[in-house]
Amino acid sequence: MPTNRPTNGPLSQTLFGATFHNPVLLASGTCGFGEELRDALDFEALGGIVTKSVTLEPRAGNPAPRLVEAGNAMLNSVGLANPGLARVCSEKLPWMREHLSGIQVFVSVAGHIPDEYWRVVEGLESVGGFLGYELNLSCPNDTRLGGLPFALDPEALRGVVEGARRVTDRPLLVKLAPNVPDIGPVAEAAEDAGADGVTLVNTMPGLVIDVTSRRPALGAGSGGLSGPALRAVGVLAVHRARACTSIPLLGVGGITVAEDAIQYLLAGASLVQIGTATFADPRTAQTVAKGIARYGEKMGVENIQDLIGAYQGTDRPVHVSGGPG
Ligand code: RRO
Repeated sequence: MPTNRPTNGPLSQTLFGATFHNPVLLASGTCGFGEELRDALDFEALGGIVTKSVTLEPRAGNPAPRLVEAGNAMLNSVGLANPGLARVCSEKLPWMREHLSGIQVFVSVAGHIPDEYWRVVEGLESVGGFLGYELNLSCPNDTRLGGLPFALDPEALRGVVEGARRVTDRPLLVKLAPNVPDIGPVAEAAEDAGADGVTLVNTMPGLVIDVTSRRPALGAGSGGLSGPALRAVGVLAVHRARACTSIPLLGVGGITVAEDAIQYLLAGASLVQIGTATFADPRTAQTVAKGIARYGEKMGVENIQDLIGAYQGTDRPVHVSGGPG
């Protein structure tokens, strides 16, 4: 079969003991389990994918509408719709093993309580056929039983990650939320607890009101904001996390063109994920990967490591003392 995959090119890197042919992955929640997009794009042209989050039991998801426009952004409340652990093991993993063996697959995992995360990891572990996990601790639409998402509470996050670390040796990513005062210490807590990488960021809580009905535009009420409006938030989150952690970071939020992805790489992300833009054009991730390669050629980049974390600047506001008044 013909493939667009560059082997050992300047964008290739080894992370988590695996080869990523380029740094571009599809983000969780925007590509199902791969099969949904099989006719729409060339998976071999990507670094990998992250599946929809898997829960212990199937979830039907939230009432429609689940997606609405929100200015230069999108608001969603899908409500973690997924077939549940048993069907993922019997139907989705075999398909992925057969069709996505040339790229890296992370299975996203979610739950209401820590034990659910651990049981899902244990269940998936017994089947295999993928590289590792992305623990989704930051879904704004389906929170921890009786509390905020785990990613808003570093101690709670630590508990989930430590427990998952005990049941798998596979690479463990932790996906964080943007709506925290300082994401650096949260990323640090994930690393301390045993994470191999941190994904930044999930969607930002938001609300769109239909002014005719005076009711929420989404069936479920509030939702998670994504798309171009989230990009600067995600880039800063990566930059702040880079200063506090030594493990690889995965940048996600508002990437539509190669330059967006390059911002994340410069801020310190080793890999990037494309989410919302895939809904408008399923081939966005391929186009972004090609665009990064072109940028590299133009700028004389021989190795992607020369880009990662190469941002020159500070994010802290400069305090000027003694102004007027
Ligand atoms: O399914 C969702 O509603 C959802 C999830 Br799990 C998530 O992590 N982030 C998001 O914006 N929506």
